[in-house]
Amino acid sequence: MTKTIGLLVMAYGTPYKENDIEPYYTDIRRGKKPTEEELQDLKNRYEFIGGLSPLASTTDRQAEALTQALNEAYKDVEFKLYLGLKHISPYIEEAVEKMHNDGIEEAVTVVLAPHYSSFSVGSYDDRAQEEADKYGIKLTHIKHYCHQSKFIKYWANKINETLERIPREEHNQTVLVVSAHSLPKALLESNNDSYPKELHETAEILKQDSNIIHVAEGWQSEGNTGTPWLGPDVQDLTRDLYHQHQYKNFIYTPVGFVCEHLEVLYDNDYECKVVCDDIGANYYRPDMPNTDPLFIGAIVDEVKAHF
Ligand code: FEC
Repeated sequence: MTKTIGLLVMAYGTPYKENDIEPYYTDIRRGKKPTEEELQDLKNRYEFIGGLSPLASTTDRQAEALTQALNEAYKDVEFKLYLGLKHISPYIEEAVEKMHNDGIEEAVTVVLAPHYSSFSVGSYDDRAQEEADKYGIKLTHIKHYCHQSKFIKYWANKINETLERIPREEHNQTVLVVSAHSLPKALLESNNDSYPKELHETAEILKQDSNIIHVAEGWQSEGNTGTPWLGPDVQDLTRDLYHQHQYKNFIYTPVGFVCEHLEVLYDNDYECKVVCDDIGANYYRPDMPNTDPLFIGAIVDEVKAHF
């Protein structure tokens, strides 16, 4: 007999329509409304990438692909998908309540972010756990999958494919910028968080497993909190690398994200490209994992290791 297990897929969430931008931004700021100027700045960034972000539909497709892959991998278990978002409905709590209403007693949780930080993945897990405790639902949390061989293979393949577009004699003048979303430094330090170490390990393995010669680690998309965030920021890093080594080609792999969305389409494809154009270097940004079978397979392998 097959047993039904909840699969709680959690992701950041994005506005579905223009009117959602203000409440969404307010939620990101933990209930503090943005000023008119801050709101307009965010609206302009969405406008720049085509009005809204593709994140909502990609998250749905990723969640469906993962559910299907897990149901193929497990013979005596049926995974039932629940989507829970951090900053917009369906919120994580709503998803857990729905599981309870459907009679789910046990679930696996996955966050669509590959590296663990108690302030990113950990905060999704805590919200899910708190709600699940109300109903006695048992959760198995998948904390990260950045070390999974299929995840590394996905990015190593993309780096090698990008290098094929660059003349061989320029490979020694090409640098890979491996990045994730920045976080406030103080938060991470107070908690001895593994996040910076995990990004460093991803960068090291990619250097080992792909044909890239030069690798640099950076952080991106930092917020405006007036406190120091993890650095170097990818834009400053681009200028510094250029001044130190005169690289001709920059390949950006924002490995801390799993699909194209605002932070990739604006912060990499616009802001980093502006810097590359300014210094006269070529900008490359391989496709994000989205529903690639290697990426989905990496999560399946991590689930199999824990459940
Ligand atoms: O495409 C989209 O519409 C949404 C893209 C999006 C993703 C994303 C992922 C992460 N964030 C993380 C941390 C922070 C912290 C703050 C913060 C602020 C914003 C704002 C927008 C936004 N984030 Fe985000 N993030 C995305 C979008 N993020 C919009 C607000 C305006 C701005 O600063 O640009 C600062 C909060 C504060 O002010 O106190 C901190 C982390 C991730 C990666 C892990 C994850 O996906 O959960 C960490 C995608």
